[in-house]
Amino acid sequence: MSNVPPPQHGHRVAAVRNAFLHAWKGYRAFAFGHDEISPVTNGTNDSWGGFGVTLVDALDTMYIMGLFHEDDASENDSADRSGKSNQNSDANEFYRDVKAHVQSIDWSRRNYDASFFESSIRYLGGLLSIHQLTGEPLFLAKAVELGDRLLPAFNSPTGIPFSIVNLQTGSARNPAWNGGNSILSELGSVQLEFKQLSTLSGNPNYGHASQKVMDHLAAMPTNGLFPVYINPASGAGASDLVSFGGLGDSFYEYLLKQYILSGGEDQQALQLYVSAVDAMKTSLIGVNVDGRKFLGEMKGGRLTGGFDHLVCYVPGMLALGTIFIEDRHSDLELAIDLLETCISLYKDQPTGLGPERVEFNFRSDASSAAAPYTIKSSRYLLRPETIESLFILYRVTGNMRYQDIGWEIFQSLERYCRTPAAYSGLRDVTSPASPHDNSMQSFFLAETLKYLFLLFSDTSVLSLEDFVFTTEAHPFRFHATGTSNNE
Ligand code: DMJ
Repeated sequence: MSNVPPPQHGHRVAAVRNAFLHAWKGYRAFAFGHDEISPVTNGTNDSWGGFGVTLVDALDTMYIMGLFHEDDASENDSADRSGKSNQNSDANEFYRDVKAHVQSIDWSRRNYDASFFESSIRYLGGLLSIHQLTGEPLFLAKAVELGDRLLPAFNSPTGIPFSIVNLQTGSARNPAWNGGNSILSELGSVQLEFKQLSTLSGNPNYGHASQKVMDHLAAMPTNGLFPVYINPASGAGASDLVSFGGLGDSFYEYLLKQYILSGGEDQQALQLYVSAVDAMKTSLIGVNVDGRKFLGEMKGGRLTGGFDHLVCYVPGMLALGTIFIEDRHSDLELAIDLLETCISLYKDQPTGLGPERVEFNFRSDASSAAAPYTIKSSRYLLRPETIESLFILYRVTGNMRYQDIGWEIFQSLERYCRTPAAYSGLRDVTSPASPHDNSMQSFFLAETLKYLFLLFSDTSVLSLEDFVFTTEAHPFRFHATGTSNNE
């Protein structure tokens, strides 16, 4: 169980750990085994099949925070990892609870149309990561069961996966609302999970299915950027929208991360990543009327100022790329500039939390009195992307200002999002009196609090040189073979 060095125990690390415990205790008290707690009404939400997505998604965060240990963990080991010598019995209780729940999951127990993408990144990624960290066979066994239930999503004429797969019957389809097309961020952001499942299970089928998608994409005629919809029957692009935000986002992240996970062997992924970033720099970067650099969207061949909170993962991606790929120094400059824009969107709001979507005003014909941006959605869903980039930029540059900004954001979370039971998203970041939205998505524990914890921890904890983080912040060790913690 000594796979990850113990975190530092500074007050910021302790505060984030306490925040996690607060949220977890609320979930355990009011919603254990359900997908989510409704953090204002103390109710439950089962939007993700009712398999306990909050629990599964949060397993590796618990592990990294030292909240549970293998049954045979010694008291000393517990003290080292948690910083509290009386934590051992509690810690084992955590571990017993979550293992018993995972053991009880039956993916096919009901006729459930699952989101292929969300099931892959939250459940499958979470199980693979905690298996690799702990070596516990149960987590891999459950991942294999789920992988087998998800595989039929790839059964299209081209191998491009459908968005929805029924975990009981195996029937797969796309919903009518997007014209029967598949979504780029979904079809292209499951490869880490499926390739890792093959590596850890020894069954190549999962990785092959996800690689077939990459082969198809690599053969498409593009300038490096891809339309957000692809038709799974014809294999052709089916949209004039190009975006690093919603519908596109993590596809680009996974180009780089497949290259990293392969230990530098996946040249196809590398070429696709480099082409995409080069094209992005040429065609999607703008400067708004008050001088902020932004990464916009291409709609019908025209740059727009649309900018989702989701885009704020890009600074981290670009910075990460510079430590694995030679001659990408200008990517780091762009990463720093884009992160400043994301930070500014937080600092501009009275709550200190960033909005879900803005539209930057940038055209030369914009009046000088134009506002720097228009808020299109003022919600804050407890999303991680800005904190994720702060973490990676801190690791890559060593600039401690990123830690200070993360601490300010954490204090805003405490002030505006904490409820008696857990944490809730906000309906309006522009108002200190914003109502809560009564939702705590599983990525708050899987990503937002994990990245905050890592931002304040020693840089040796889950080193970027050893682990690659999935789009749901699940750390996968590179060159994984079998249960690599035994390496
Ligand atoms: C998470 O599920 C993942 O980070 C995904 O890639 C995007 N959406 C959420 C977080 O915002």
